[in-house]
Amino acid sequence: MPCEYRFKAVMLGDGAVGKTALTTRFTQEFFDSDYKRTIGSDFAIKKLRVPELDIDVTLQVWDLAGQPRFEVVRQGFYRGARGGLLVYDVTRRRTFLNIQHWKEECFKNLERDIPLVVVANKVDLEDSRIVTQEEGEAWAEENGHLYVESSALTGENVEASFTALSKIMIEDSQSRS
Ligand code: G3D
Ligand code: MG
Repeated sequence: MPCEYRFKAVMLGDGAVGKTALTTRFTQEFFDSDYKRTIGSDFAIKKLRVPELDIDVTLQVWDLAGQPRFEVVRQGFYRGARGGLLVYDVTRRRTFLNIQHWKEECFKNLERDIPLVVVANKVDLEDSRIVTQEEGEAWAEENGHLYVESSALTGENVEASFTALSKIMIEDSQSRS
């Protein structure tokens, strides 16, 4: 019997780390440097295949502009989320330190913990890189998350981030049914 998976996934991380660029790259497959507008509390939809599991997934990717003033907006953003990408910018250490807060806020707004993938974005900016791969990997491992290095500019590992997340969302969903 064919089994269809549909998941809501949330983009988490500080401003300007590349959440909208990654979402746009993934859902529309192009990178527009003039793309300043954020989808707000709206979402984009994209189908993908998880080859290892031979399963198709429809992802609803929710992207939020900054920190909304109203708690109720954030509750709506998190409601029903089954997984998320914890994104930081490898050229700004504070964005890396803040992923802990994003994780806490996410779990605080949900009934249970959900799978998260740590995404070290902007790895194309090698010369201004501050946060090393080792640091990122260590934090992800300590916290039980997968770690991916990406660039929304070159497209490196953009699809791979969402595919990795989809795989663990499926496994999470199967483990509780
Ligand atoms: P946000 O949604 O997390 O706030 P955005 O972040 O997606 O709006 O991205 C913030 C800025 O970083 C944008 O620059 C965007 O083009 C740039 N950016 C995003 N991802 C990458 C990347 O992987 N590499 C590089 N070099 N830049 C990236 P502007 O100048 O348009 O504000
Ligand atoms: Mg944005």
